[in-house]
Amino acid sequence: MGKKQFRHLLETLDKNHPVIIQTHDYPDHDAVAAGFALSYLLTSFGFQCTLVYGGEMQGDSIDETIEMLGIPAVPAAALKIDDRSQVILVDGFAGNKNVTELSGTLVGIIDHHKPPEPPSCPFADIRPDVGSCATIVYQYFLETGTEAPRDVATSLLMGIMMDTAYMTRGVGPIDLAAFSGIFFKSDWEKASYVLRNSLSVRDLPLIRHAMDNNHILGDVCFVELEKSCRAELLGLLSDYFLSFKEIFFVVTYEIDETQCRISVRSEDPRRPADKILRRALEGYGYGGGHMHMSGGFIPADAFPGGPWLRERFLSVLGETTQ
Ligand SMILES: [Mn+2]
Repeated sequence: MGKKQFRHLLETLDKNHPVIIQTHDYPDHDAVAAGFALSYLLTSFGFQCTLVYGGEMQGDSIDETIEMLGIPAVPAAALKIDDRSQVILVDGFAGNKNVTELSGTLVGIIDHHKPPEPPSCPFADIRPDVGSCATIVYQYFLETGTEAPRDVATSLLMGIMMDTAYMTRGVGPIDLAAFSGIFFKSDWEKASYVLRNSLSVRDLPLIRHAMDNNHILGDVCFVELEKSCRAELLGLLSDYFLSFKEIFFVVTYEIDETQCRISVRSEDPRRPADKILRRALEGYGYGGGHMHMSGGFIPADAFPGGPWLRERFLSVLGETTQ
């Protein structure tokens, strides 16, 4: 990847029109951090930027972060977007089911997921070997010699810590460099505190339900939730079950009136979470992510039920490890 990525982005953009920085829908810490930092950087270069997300914020710790750092993120539904706006997508791919289509023109994609197809917009900085999108945006600060203010640095640190599970998965050399470059410029104590305290006692009934409704088959664990569950908790439960030493692959799913939402974790490189999920949902739903973590959904009217889902995963996992 070239070292002048941000300069290319600046050359692509027109200062006469607004810039919309869009995260994937139901954004996580990394998407918010990448969007917030990019918005700061482009604003300092004289662009008029708005940070926008589709769907809703899906977790107590994201809400807390946005408030703590004063991140000006706006739901896309609440915004009238100028047709001449230049849209830059962070931490997601255009056309994916988790990216709301906005008016304006898509000019750029900054992402660390493996793209389903080559991007067709004028600017693309897609690096699947990087652990977080926050790291990629931090590179732009280095490229331009821009100092990240404390709030931006704190947000970037949270994005990196979250997507790499505190430097324990998917870490590339530039993630580590970004981590050490940002750490003492950020409020790392606050950042760590918020991330370490993502659970609420209000979650206890769901957690209890998860303890009683899991199926462990060999080193694969399925967790079925019938009550509505915030996306962040779904992921935290997957992480929790993955922390059992006998378990290498976890599928946590929640069924409500509109859809079955699925979170997958893998500790086995031969069974990548994103590929297995995509194959299991083929013809039924949509999913994406990384080798270690992925997420997706099946619309309620196409969902054949929990036992079907488990069978489906087991059959794809069986083919994969043969
Ligand atoms: Mn990410």
